[in-house]
Amino acid sequence: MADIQEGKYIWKNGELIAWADATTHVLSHALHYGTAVFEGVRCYESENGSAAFRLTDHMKRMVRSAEMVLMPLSYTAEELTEAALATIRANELKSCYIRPIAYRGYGAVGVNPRTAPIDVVIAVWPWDAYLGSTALEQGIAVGISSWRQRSANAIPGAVKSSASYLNSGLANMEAQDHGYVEAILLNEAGHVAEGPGENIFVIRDGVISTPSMSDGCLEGLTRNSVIQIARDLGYQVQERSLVRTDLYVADEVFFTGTAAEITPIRSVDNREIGEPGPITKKLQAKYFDAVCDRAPEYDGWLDRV
Ligand code: PPE
Repeated sequence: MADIQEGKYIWKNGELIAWADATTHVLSHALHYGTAVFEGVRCYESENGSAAFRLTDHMKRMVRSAEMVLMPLSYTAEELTEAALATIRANELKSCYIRPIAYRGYGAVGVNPRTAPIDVVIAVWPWDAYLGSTALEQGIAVGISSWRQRSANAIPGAVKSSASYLNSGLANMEAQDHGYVEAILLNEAGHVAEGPGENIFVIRDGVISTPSMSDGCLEGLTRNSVIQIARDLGYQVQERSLVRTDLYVADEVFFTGTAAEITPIRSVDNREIGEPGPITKKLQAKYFDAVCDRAPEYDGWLDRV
């Protein structure tokens, strides 16, 4: 949903190489069979310099994703964290999006990926607001997709695999064709799962709820951060199954994600939720304090460049 702004260097298999040289063969396994796992991380500029938000946790999740799909990586989460920080420095960026990806490269055809090499790449580039320039302040209109979230026994939501995002893209394109900014996916049981690239929260009578992992969402790090922040602010947070009418009757609804940050939702299927509400705004303010190094209590979430 954004054009790539080219930088100078990309990290590939242990080395920084020129941006233009970071190419892969058209017969790379991942291109044909979706055999890749990746991450999205944001690095924010603050008065104390730049810091990547929960970079180590994202790298740990990528290593876990890779293990779950039998793609052993030759780098630890800590090594990948250092590599990402080095890539940001080499590109001289103050704030940016970080995209690490591990994929089955060139050398095998057929569905069994085991003889294909595993390439690991980290790219960084500037990325503004994910869901449009007014989204964070004014909220967005979303619609429930006719596409279902792929099931946990097909392409698991807990694995951040490239293969998942065909499903996400179908839902997002359909939502936009219907005049919405973004989609919400229900799972096969009809429970709310997540957005194509976001977790979702609802608030009713002061209680905050979000789908549990078993309903098929990604174990979002923004989700995890927001749950922590909300509890620290004294709110009750429940992880439970939600159905579409829980969205319609909510006082406040919002998406969370690295790219989407905390994006308020102002309507669902044309049912008005309203302007961004007071709890959403409070959580949003605290989240931005945390990512921009203005919240000492969440200092441990920052990996400084
Ligand atoms: N669910 C999905 C399906 C998802 O892709 C993301 C992140 C999340 C939830 C939120 O996870 P987290 O970032 O850890 O809070 N989506 C990434 C990719 C978006 C893209 O379009 O590419 C992101 O936000 O970086």
